[in-house]
Formats: sequence, C-alpha cells, structure tokens
Amino acid sequence: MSKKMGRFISLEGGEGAGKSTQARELAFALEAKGYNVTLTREPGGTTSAEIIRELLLNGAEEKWHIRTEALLFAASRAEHCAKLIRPALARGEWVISDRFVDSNRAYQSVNGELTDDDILDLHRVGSGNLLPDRTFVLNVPEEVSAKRAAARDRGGSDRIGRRSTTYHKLVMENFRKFAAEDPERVRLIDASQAPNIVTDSLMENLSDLMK
Ligand code: T5A
Repeated sequence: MSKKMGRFISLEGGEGAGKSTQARELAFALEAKGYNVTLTREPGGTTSAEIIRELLLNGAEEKWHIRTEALLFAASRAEHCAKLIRPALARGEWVISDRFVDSNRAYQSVNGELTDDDILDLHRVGSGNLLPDRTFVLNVPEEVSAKRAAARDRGGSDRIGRRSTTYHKLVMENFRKFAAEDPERVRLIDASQAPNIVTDSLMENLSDLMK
C-alpha cells in the first residue's frame, strides 16, 4: 500500500534528547500505517553531505570560524535537499530528518556573530527555503539529556557536543523560541517519558497531516 502525498518531518532538540531513537520509531509507526518513509539525518544524508559532516564534527573547537561552520552546515543541507529530500517528497514519500535547518538557526546563532536572518538567508540560497511540514523539538530536562548523551557517547562527544553547558542552554532557548513563534510547524514535545509514549505523542501531532 502506498499513500501518495509526501510529507517532510524534522526532529530537533539538544544533545541526547532522543532524536535518533524517535526518528527510527516514527518511521516504523508511519510504515505500519502504509506510508513509504525515507529516514535521514543532518548534517549528512547523502555521500557528499556525509563528507561535510565529518569535516564539521571531528577535530578541535577552533577548527572552523563560526561563519565557515554555518556555511558548511548550509552546504551539507543544500546537497541533502537537492539529492535526497526533494526527490523523495516528489515520489510521495514521508521524509523524516534527524535535525534540519532549525539546528543551524539554534546552534550557529548562539555567539551573536550571525543573526537568525543570516542563517535563513543561507538556507534560501542553498536549499530554496525548503521547510518541514512539521518539526518536533524534543524537550527534556538538562540532567536527563546529559545522562542520555553520556550513555550514548561513552565519554566522547563530537566537536559541537563538547561546547559549554551555557552554550547548550542557549541552543535549547532558541528551539523553544522557534516553537513559540511558529506553533503550527514547530511543536515542543515532552520527551522525558518512555520512548513509546513519546512516539505516540509525535503520531498524535501528525494526525492533521495524514488526512
Ligand atoms: N549541529 C547540527 C549544528 O550545530 N548545526 C546544524 O545545522 C546541525 C544540523 C551533530 C551535532 O551537530 C550540531 C548539533 C550536534 O552537536 P547529531 O549527530 O544529531 O548532531 O548529534 P546529537 O544531538 O548528539 O544527536 P544524537 O543522534 O547522538 O542524540 P539523540 O538522537 O538526541 O539521542 P538518541 O536517540 O541517540 O538517544 C541517546 C540515548 O538515550 C536513550 C537512547 O537509547 C540512547 O542511549 N534514549 C532514551 N532513554 C530513555 N527514555 C527515552 N525516551 C529515550 N530516548 C532515547
């Protein structure tokens, strides 16, 4: 069974909030309802974009200037949109992306060098302003996400994950602000519960898109 209308969903939030877990569970739940699903991630998702991911996430903090970092994330997304996301949507598939442009907005604006409008401009040039039909920000108390991230990383997080607690707090504030500004697209989800309960909540928040 294949249902035709393609939809684009992104999962966002801080480190270790459970995005990858929920991306997988959501894909299973949608497939069980008969939808064709493409599961992907950002940065990455295509061969070339995964090369940019390696450049971004490995190495020392000072490796990239913040403007270069923002451009590399936008470049990875341009590849991802052109070669994977847009074609899958055109085939009528549901695309679930583990992070998308809202991560770029939330993380690369923190130090004040770039504004939200700057980052949205990069997205317009690189990816033609493609936005998800729905974005879920997984919201968990800081101590819970720290515990989950530590369990996942076993002590070694990536170049951006290693930034300070203050940095990550500001990132989460940005995500919450996006949800408050655009509640139709961006939904704040309590992700502190068991995985199956969180997935049920995501599915409930997609019911209007399944019609
Ligand atoms: N970045 C990214 C930017 O700065 N700008 C950008 O534009 C983009 C796109 C890489 C980094 O890049 C930055 C953000 C990041 O620093 P990433 O690979 O998505 O991004 O890295 P993480 O945010 O660290 O994401 P992870 O995929 O590693 O963590 P998740 O997906 O949030 O968490 P997950 O699902 O792996 O779960 C972590 C642990 O918790 C458990 C899991 O089993 C796992 O052990 N868990 C739960 N336990 C109890 N209850 C639940 N409900 C649970 N859900 C998961």
